[in-house]
Amino acid sequence: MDAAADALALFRSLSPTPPEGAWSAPGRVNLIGEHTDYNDGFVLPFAIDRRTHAVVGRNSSGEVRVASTFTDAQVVVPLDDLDAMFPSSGAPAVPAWAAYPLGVAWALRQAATAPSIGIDIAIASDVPVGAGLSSSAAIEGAVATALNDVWDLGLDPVGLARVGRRAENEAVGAPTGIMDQMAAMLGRADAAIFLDCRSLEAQVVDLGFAAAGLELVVIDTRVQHAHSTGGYRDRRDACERGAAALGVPALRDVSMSDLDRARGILDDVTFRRVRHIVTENQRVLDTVETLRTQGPAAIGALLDASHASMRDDFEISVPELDTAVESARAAGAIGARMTGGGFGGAAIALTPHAEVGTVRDAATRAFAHAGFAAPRVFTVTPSDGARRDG
Ligand code: GAF
Repeated sequence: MDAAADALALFRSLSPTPPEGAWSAPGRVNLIGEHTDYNDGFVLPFAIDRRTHAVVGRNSSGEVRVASTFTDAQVVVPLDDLDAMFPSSGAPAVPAWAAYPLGVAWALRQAATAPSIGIDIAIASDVPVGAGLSSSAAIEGAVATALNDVWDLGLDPVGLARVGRRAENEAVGAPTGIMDQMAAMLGRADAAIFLDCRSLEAQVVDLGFAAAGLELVVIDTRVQHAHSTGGYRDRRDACERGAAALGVPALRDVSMSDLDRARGILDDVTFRRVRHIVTENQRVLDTVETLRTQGPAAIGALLDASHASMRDDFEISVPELDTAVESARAAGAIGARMTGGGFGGAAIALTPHAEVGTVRDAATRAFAHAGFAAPRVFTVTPSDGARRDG
């Protein structure tokens, strides 16, 4: 599958005029730092070599017309109607996928003075949807980068990440943090982005997987999840309750040594939610330090500890994710954890090159033995963020 070619062919089938250009943005794997972003904490994601492509041109009808290879239907909205559509309360009045590009167009027009130039957008992607690899931030990053150029808005990558998050929060209705959009905008080949989610200061941290003979294996459980409903929002609420009870602006402000005091103040469930965030922030800092001083072969125990914390304290794992992690570890991965928001999606396993096939076979066998649908197992490479391709 060539998603770039698919996006161009789709554009040509819809528009008689040539496009202005082609843009793309990647999905992401979060190496470590889960649910810490909306707690003003630390995260360490990297962009992957799976991308969403947007081929974009102008039209003279004053409309945003979006089409994607996800579905046959084109969605057409007059530019002037975007303000009445968003922020949406409840389900958006357009097909679910279309709320992402239309929400980005709306949020860009809120963030900057945009000309009244109609836009045609054709989207194709090879980021797996619902796998916890942030296919949504990939759409947002590709479309935001494209419209920023075509409308000549002059926003920088962090400004475009903020626009993407606003679309996700207010147009799609998912109460997420900013990690995924920052990873999609700022990613670098062979590196992760160490992000302080309070200041939005980002540092590039070399990963060096290939040089260390390691591969990042993704085990997609194919258990679907949605962050606009259910558990994600519940965990976010618990974190806010914990911060309020402890008298701090955000859980970022709770240190490891504060945990004893927190245990005496919070109920058991809230305490465990808080403990996950506090210890996970520390694990991100430790992972960055370990990568810089010892290299990626030394971070396995931190990945394992992160998974245990999400399973036992934050309670966002599911049996399929635990099976993926345990089977990968037993088959030779040096560390493994679920990645993303949880309740489904994918696990990652940092694996010596020679053991990748063994890990794949072990996960597939373990899923069959447990009666789960077969997982999709593939490797990803740390890659560049959003860009203009042509
Ligand atoms: C999802 C969200 F979109 C992110 O903002 C982040 O909270 C993540 O879950 C959990 O770390 O990907």
